[in-house]
Amino acid sequence: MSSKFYVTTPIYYVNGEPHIGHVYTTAVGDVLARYHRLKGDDTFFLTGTDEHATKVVDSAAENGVSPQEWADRNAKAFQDTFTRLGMSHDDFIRTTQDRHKDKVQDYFKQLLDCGDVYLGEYEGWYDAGQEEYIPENKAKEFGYKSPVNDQPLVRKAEKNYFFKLSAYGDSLLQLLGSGEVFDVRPTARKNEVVARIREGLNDVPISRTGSGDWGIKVPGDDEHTIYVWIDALINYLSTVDTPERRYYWPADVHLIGKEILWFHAVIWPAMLLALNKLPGNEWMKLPRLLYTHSQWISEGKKMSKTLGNFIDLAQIDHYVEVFGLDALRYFLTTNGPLGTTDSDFAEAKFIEVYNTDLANTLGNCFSRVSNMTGRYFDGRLPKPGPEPQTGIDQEHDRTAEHAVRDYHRAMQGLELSKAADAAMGLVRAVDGYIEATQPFQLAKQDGKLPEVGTVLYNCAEALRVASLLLWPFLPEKIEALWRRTGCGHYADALADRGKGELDQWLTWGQCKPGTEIMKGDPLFPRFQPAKV
Ligand code: ME8
Repeated sequence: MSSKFYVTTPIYYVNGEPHIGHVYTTAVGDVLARYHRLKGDDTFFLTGTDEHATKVVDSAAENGVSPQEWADRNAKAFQDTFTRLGMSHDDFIRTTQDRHKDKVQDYFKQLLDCGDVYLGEYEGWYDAGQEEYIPENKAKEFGYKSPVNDQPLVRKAEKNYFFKLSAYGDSLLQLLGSGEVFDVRPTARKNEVVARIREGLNDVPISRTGSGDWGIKVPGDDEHTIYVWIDALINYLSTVDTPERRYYWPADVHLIGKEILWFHAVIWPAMLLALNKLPGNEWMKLPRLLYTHSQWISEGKKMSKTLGNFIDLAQIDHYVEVFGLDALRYFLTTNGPLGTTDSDFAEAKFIEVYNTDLANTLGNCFSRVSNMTGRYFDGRLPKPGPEPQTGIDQEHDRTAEHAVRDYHRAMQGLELSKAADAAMGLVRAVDGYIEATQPFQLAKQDGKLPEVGTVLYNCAEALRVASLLLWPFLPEKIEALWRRTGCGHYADALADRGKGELDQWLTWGQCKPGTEIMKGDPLFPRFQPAKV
């Protein structure tokens, strides 16, 4: 059954160029978006840039250009990078675009109207790198330093508009308790949020004064700029607040990193609850799921420019050049920090995953099957005939069905590593079947060629099923494989964000005997370390 699916990534700061963390969350979003398109869901995948941060002003000044020029330059770097890396987002929102700014002012006006905003004064700690107000108890816990970049917190005293977050504690606890309307995962992250809400919620500043001209003005009060986090969170809604796109709201999944959990799990839903109170805003429901991942570290240590272990754009391009785009996507999305533990981006691990899964399992299995088809059947897929006698399970359709079931379950639970493994498991089963039936031995025996045909047909079918499941992870190589095996129509249907018919395509027995199987170059040549 198809339905709609709306997935977002955080919008990224444009004080610098994208790095592996940005590419990671966007790649996870891309795999989910492709999976849903493959199923035939009406999918909307959003990413973009968060541009009104003070650090953008500072880095622009350091580089001798205006904030807008600096934002333009880096936003372009993000757009170019995501395009180069094959990301299939449906839109790229920049918070300096009028379409966003107008909506932010409009919603802000509505927040002023809803009775949950008042003018007050903030005195306390501010984390300038994260653009975050830090309550006294947390500041103390952090040793008055930013938990993200270790810089000292700064003391702030400013006039602000405040949002009555304190009024929403009970509603949020209730919502998170049931998890039916709005949920936070993994559960450990949800528990953290719940514990902190239970400590009590303070009202939060939603505007700033004295932050200069960079930002969106509070409607009717030019002295105040809308707090960058409020401006940024709104992107998820502003982008789809058009007659054609409202249908996508609420977002099905907001993907975020753990350091921005509080804004997304508490402030964002509370804002939506406030907006939702106004007549005409009934459609502004809460996002269904906030999925919080952990962090990439590099070669065993937190990534940092000074340690020189930062996986920056040049490093990313290097990996793509040496291993191919799909290899990078596959490694990131199947070995990344989707759960509650950090993941290490280490070259040795990358090579191991590449060689084991992509070269030795998938690539090699396809070569075996296409080689034998070439040798015994002139490169044309044979008709299935009698099964050779072996001791192993030969209910191929059932083996495939199990893999498909495990795959869907994992994808629905955002367990990308398990989903890919369900597909790779099917490929390994093909290898096992070849080992058990020994088609190269059978081919030497009189009258056994029809059995060899059966083996190769079943192998091709199982590989076809596995390839469909792997497409969201490895779109480039899988499409190449399809074009070599008479399945180019899948690639045609999915081109340019098109939809698939996965359930129908997965039905066993669709490979047509007689189809030409082109061996071609190895899909994933085994990596020889001397190359790096
Ligand atoms: O926080 N490992 O932008 P940002 C994994 N503009 N993911 C990482 C990562 C790492 N080491 N480093 C960054 C902001 N990320 C705000 C967001 S949303 C309304 C506003 C990813 O440029 C991860 O998704 O600092 C993280 O949440 C995001 O980049 C932060 O990007």
